[in-house]
Amino acid sequence: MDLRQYEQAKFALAEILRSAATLVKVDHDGELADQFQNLFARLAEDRFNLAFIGRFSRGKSSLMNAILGTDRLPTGIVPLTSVITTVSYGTNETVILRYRERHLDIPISIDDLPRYITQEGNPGNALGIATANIELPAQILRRGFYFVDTPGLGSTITENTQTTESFLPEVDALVLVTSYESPLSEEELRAVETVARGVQVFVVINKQDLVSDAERQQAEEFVRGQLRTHFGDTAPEVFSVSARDAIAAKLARDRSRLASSGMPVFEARLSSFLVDHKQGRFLTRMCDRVRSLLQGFLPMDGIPDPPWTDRRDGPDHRRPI
Ligand SMILES: Nc1nc2c(ncn2[C@@H]2O[C@H](COP(=O)(O)OP(=O)(O)OP(=O)(O)O)[C@@H](O)[C@H]2O)c(=O)[nH]1
Ligand SMILES: [Mg+2]
Repeated sequence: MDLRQYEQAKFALAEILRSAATLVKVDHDGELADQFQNLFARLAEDRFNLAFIGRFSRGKSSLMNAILGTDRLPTGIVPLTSVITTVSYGTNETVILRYRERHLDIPISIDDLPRYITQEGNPGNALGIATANIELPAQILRRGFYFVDTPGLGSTITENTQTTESFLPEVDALVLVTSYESPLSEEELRAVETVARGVQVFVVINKQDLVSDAERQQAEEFVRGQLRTHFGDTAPEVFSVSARDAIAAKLARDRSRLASSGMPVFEARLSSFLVDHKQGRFLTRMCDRVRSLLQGFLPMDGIPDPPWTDRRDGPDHRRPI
């Protein structure tokens, strides 16, 4: 399914809802009107969390920058990110801070981001920010994806590890970022184990520029072996990249450096996963929700699934939410 077909399928679902709403005169029934409104909102929102998780200083923020072709996410040599930071599509660069204890969201300039989301500006997230939500005009985000940068696991700053661990249930797909300095730590394996059921995981070994080809091969074999031991046939795919080289190559428009950074291979796989599977899962869930709402007052027996529903993930994904 390409993007146009996906948009058409969503449009078709919205049309079904609209016609049904007219048929049953939802305006006269507040509760029903709310149910329809809720479904319209979910169709429009289309949200999918792709989280970047790993030990501190692996290069999670750098990798997100590399994919998004930006240098807006702060990076640094010491444990840095201290707040869950989402990046979604917007035509202009904006940042909104959502606080845990306040109802009002606060817009800030993207240049001020380090004061709120880094260990130096906001140690252990003492400011109590729930999420920093950045909008960027990056094409890969256009389909309702939220790329989520997380504080590093395993540093002496335990608040940062806790922040990330408490976000794990929100993850729809995971990029585990490890690096060649000490590939695959215990807490990284634990994070994959925690989210593994039903969640697609990609493992990225970053900083390949630091090692020789032979060392690189050795480290990749080690990581693949460890993953096979823990996850057997369902072991995640492994990619080798240099986020640093990829950012430099993208900013300088240097195609051959970009190719040797390993990023194009990873990005191509990520994009095809996001397009193929995210859409199928999203549409299947939406179909089930619409169907169960309409079943209440329309004869629905014998209506087959639309051709674009994705049942491959088993019964869990059929349950209306
Ligand atoms: N050599 C090399 N260094 C890199 C690469 N990617 C990131 N780095 C460096 O690694 C350090 C950590 O990068 P970050 O992107 O801040 O790492 P992080 O995983 O987001 O760190 P936390 O937010 O603390 O968890 C920085 O000094 C980066 O410049 C890479 O591909 N190669
Ligand atoms: Mg970071």
